[in-house]
Amino acid sequence: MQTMSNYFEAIDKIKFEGTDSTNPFSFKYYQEDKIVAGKSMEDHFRFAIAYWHSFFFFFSDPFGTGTRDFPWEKSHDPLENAKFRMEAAFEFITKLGVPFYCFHDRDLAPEGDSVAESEKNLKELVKLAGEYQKDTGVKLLWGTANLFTHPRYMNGAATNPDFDVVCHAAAQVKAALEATVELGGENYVFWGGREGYMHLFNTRMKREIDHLGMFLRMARDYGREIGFEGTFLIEPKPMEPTKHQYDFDASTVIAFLHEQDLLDDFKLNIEANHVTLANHSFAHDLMVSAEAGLLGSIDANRGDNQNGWDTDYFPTDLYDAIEAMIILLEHGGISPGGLNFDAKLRRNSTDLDDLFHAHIGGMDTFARGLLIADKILQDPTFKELRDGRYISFDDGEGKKFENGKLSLAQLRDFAVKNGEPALRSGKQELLENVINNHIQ
Ligand code: XUL
Ligand code: CO
Repeated sequence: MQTMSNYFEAIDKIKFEGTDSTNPFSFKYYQEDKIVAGKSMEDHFRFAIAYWHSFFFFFSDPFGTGTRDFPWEKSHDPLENAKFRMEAAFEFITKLGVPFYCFHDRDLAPEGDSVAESEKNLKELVKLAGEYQKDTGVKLLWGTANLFTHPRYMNGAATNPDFDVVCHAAAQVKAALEATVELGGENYVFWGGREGYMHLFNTRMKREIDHLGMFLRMARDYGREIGFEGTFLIEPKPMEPTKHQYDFDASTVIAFLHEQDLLDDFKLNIEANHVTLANHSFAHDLMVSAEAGLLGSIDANRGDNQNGWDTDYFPTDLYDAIEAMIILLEHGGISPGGLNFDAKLRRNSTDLDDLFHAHIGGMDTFARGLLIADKILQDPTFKELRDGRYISFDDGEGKKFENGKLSLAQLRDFAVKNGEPALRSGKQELLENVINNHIQ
């Protein structure tokens, strides 16, 4: 049994108090056991805390050093600090009452002077994490390897033009997979990190992408060999830190999975702010992956309409949450994935309790989004407006077309026979009103 720390001593376990409550340390909408559309809120979202942003990022930016003085960073020994950090993380997760967390290998344990020492450090912290998980009931949504911070990865990891670097990346992924399996992780994530290029003319793009495919098949095989039964996830992002990331967006990644024969084991982890960087809406990539049967998990955050970079704000846009929940409700939910708060406080949000406000806000936004999405889906107008547009394919010649029973020449003859089609309104404004009328 691990001792539980008291870094957040002024704060008790966060409870649901409803919209009449004025207590800022309470949920106004998130009620873990409330049943909506046949499932508890806890099961709809499977919320997770991102270890890196909340416990291991000191809030430096390109113009200034960190503003954080985390009370758990109290030793000069990085391995000791990693233990204090874990204590703080589990205290926070338990008080917030979310069921899951996610980590990079290097968030849990510091890199050593050799591959073997790094592996040893990670093993030590994984053992400790296992004990905390047992004590608290908190579970691992996914693990991953940080293949972008160390200078050796400046030209990429699996796509690095230097084979020696690819081998180091493999060593890290091997150890991170073992850690994920040991901790019962339900998924394993590959975010591209620096897998991309800075200049096309010093890059053999196809060769690098094929190396990535080879690397992922090896990782998949090793994971299955050591008993990983969960889903492998690729997290698309179009740019940053490289000028062009190979896992650009959901459509690009789906084509890559087809080409590299990875479809049986891999799905997508869609991050809101990555999708907006690709000039789509959050809902767009959720829809693309859900309709392909490949929506695996979500990194919940948001960008800023004014800024073209990955701001990783906490997700507080209600409309975005409603759209996301409509898609999840219509496509069977997110399990065994979840909603991971890959979001960070602002550099000037320096109080420890800001971490609670941020997560409470994100959870309440999605809970509210779920309640509204459920009402919208029960409103017959919503589906009529959408599905009614396709009625000409429901039977007759349209159905035959869908089933591949007609030729191009036959379509031409129908055009002649049926004459000019009547214009049919898309009813967008009415649809938008229907959605807005359910927001209360
Ligand atoms: C970076 C990002 C990562 C991944 C995990 O933009 O989203 O935190 O989620 O490596
Ligand atoms: Co992410």
